[in-house]
This record gives sequence, structure tokens and C-alpha cells, in this order.
Amino acid sequence: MARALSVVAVLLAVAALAVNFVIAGPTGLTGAAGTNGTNGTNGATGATGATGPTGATGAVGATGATGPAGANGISCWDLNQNGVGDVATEDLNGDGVVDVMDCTFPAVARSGMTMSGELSARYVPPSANFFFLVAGSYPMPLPVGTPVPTLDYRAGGTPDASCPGIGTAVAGTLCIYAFNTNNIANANYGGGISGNSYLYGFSLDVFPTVNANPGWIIANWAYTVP
Ligand SMILES: [Ca+2]
Ligand SMILES: [Ca+2]
Repeated sequence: MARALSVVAVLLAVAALAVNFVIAGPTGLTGAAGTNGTNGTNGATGATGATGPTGATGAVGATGATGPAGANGISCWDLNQNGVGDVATEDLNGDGVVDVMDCTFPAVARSGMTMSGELSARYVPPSANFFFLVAGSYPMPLPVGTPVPTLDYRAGGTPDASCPGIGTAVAGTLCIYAFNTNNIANANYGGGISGNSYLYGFSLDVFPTVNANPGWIIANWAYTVP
């Protein structure tokens, strides 16, 4: 009997121990805070942000330094533009010196030179013909071989691309700025050119609008040597 009780006691002890392992005890007190962990590695770079607005205009900069002096111009007597007075060819008045007294019209017009003048005439009916003539002369002849100038009659003196205004002309065009007319329809070369006569000037046939009525033309002509 005692032995049996002893076994029972042992079994109870074992059971109590097992129960002690299975049933959790009450929660213990919070432990002390642990030490800080080590820093993690940096994250990846983020995407580029949107472009910001344009900034205000900056202040005006300082004035730059003065540029170098320009080259000397060409003297009016320096026909070959070499900067030297060449007595043999540029002493036009033969006084042994090349100076402004030798600055005169050339014997023949030069390329790029613009010449201009005035012309006027009246038409008085009754007339045997239905046109009248006006003429102009160049201050110096055109170079031989110059093409016959292209005539551009500008009614009312109105400019165009070839004739930009009184006293001017695009190279090769003879502009007739008819700025004051009465009963005038048009003007053209007609029979006013013979041989090289066009190198010295021009003659125009001027046509009235109404043959039976009087009229007049007052005009500026201009021509630039091509
Ligand atoms: Ca010279
Ligand atoms: Ca001279």
C-alpha cells in the first residue's frame, strides 16, 4: 500500500511539473531598453524634380570698351584708290600737285554712279502728231558697252522696286518720275535712240491721254550706271 501511494505521489509530482510547463505564468516586468541599432544604408536617389520658373532678367552689363578707329576714307582725287597722289594720272589740272583741285567729274561715268536731272514740256493741240518729245542729257557719257537703260515711267512719281524715289534708281534702270502731269498717258523711247546716242542721254515720246486736249509733263529722271 505504501508503495502504491509512493508511485501515486511520484506521478502527481510529474503531472504537476508537466502542468507547470504547459500553463504560462503571469507576464513579467518590462525589461530595460536595448541599445540603438546601427544606421541602415542610404536609400536610392529620387527622381529629378520639375524645372522651376524662369528667373528675372539680370541688370544691364557695363558699356564695352571703345572699338578701334576705322580706316581712312578715299580722297576724291585718288582715282585708283591707292592712298597716294599719282601725279602722272591724278593731276587733272596739270599744276604738278594732286589735291582737291583735281576733284572733278570723270570723263566717263563710273559703275555705281547715280545721275539725275529734270525735264518738262507742254502739249498744245491741235497737233499734227499725237505725241510730243522731251529729252535729258547725262552730265558725262556712259561707258561704251553699257546696256540701253531700262525705261521705267512712273506716273504721278509713284516709286516701285526699280525706282525707289526721286533722284534714285536701281542700277541699269532709267526712272522717269512724272510727279506733275496733266493729260499724260505714258512715255517711251520711241525713235529716240540711234547707235550709241543712248550713252549721252535720252529722248522720250510722250503721249497725251486725250489728243484733243492740252497737257504737260514735269518729271525727275534718275539713272545708276550698272
Ligand atoms: Ca592714287
Ligand atoms: Ca593738280
